[in-house]
Amino acid sequence: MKGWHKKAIVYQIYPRSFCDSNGDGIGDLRGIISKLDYMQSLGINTVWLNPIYKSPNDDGGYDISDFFSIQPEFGTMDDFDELLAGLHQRQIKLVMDLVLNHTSDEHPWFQESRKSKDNPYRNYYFWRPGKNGAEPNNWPSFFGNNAWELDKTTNEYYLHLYSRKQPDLNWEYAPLREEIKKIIRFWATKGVDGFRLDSISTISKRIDFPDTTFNDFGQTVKAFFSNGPKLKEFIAELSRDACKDLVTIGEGPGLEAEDALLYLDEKEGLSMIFHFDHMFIDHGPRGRFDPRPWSLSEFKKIFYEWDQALGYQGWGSIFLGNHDFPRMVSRWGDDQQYHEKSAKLLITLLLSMRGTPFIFQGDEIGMTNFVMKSIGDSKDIETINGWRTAQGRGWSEETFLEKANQAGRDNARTPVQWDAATNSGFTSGISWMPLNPNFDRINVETQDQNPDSVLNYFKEMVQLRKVNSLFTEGNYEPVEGDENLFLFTRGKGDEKILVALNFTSQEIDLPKRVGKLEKLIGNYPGNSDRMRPWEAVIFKTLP
Ligand code: ISL
Ligand code: CA
Repeated sequence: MKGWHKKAIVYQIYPRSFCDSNGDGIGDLRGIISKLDYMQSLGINTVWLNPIYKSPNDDGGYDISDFFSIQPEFGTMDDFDELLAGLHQRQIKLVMDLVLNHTSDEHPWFQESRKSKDNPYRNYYFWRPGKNGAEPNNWPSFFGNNAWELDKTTNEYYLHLYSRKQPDLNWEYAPLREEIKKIIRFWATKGVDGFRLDSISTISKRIDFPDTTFNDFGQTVKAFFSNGPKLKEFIAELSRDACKDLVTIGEGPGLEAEDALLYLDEKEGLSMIFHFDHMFIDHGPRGRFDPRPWSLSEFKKIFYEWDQALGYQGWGSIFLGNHDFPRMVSRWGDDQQYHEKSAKLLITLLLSMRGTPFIFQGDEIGMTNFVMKSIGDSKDIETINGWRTAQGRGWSEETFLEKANQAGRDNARTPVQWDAATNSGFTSGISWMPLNPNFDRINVETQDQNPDSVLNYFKEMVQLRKVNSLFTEGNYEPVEGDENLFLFTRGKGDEKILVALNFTSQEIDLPKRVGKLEKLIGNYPGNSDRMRPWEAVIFKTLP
């Protein structure tokens, strides 16, 4: 059944770092099963699981070598079936992560495809001859270097927008599209409720492969990779033929608000999309390791513009972090002096905005960025390749490390901090990734016992959102005020709430015009005329 997604509150699980059941240091499905009651206690009603399919793990499982089996490190198909049943018993829906823009180079399709120019699988991927002894065009890949790789066997290049172990699939070729539908039907038959479709914005290529004219990577993605000529057609076909009763969440790097509407449709399109305008707000021309300053005014404007664009035709996905970005409290809050306050403030924003909220594992306890001591600590291909590129530009390790510690994906991927015991209760063995040393202070068990903790505030906000339909159905209006306050109302009929968030460690006055208010929830005790440092309050507005 479709339609449930508007009431969803989604908890995102990155399996490798969630909970390890067998002591090999790697999170797994039985680990997730052991935390089903925890998920239920949070009040969430949907889980999005990052990829769990068989994969050589070049890019955290986003390089799939078999869409029909489970990564052995994560468990078996029986474990999966048990997990799905356990979620459904608790009225929690499951959204799988599906990567359809590319496969692993170890996928049998690619193994065949590379064998000869007339192999029946040749057209499953993009193969082109070189141009004047070099790559077919100048496209850069997301992970550094050129997006074409020469394959010796046939002396042609294949396209890979991501790593060279992630060759791009050729959606122009109808037999490939039929294979993709089989994958979706296989999981749908098992009873999964929906899919998050990875990098769906890039599946339709400009097959004349024109050179990019931009130095800015983000602009290249927008103008050359995403929003391709047949994107609408491909999405419509997939939705019609395979996703009828499924909720689909398209991941849309490079999509502009106006484009998004083209792809959102109850029958012939996606249910929701993830856009990245706020997540790329501090990315310079060369991406995340090339930061630029950002302001709260810009940030607020992005939320407003997307809400306006999607209006009531589409539906948005609200998130402030995921497995690809730094921890939300370290990025948008203050993970030092105001750790608890600012973590609660961000939770308030997530759960009161119009659209479906997605919370990444660990953010419900305010997990923070992880400080790597050397690039050798990184487990992420984006950081490792980024360092290679940076070296080519003459950067020192110290300079690059500072950027990676601020912006890299490793930050989100340290194990979940369950308790203060050895390895934070994540594993009884040696963790695949170092733990954030602050697990002695920031962990689920400690916060569970403290009524004022971030965790308990998260649960309260979830309940508030669930009992009051204003949070899902109400309209969204920005309210003018101090530039460092994020102020907006949600309204439905005669009912209205005002959400007030102070994004600084200074006290700031609320604007005079807001009228009579009654506090519903907040991260400080009592009332104050001024917004205190990182204060978050939701008021009911009174006539
Ligand atoms: O983080 C980004 C750029 O630095 C994004 O553009 C990101 O690459 C994009 O959103 C696609 O991400 C997804 O597909 C990637 C995978 O590495 C990410 O983990 C996944 O979320 C390739 O499959
Ligand atoms: Ca394990």
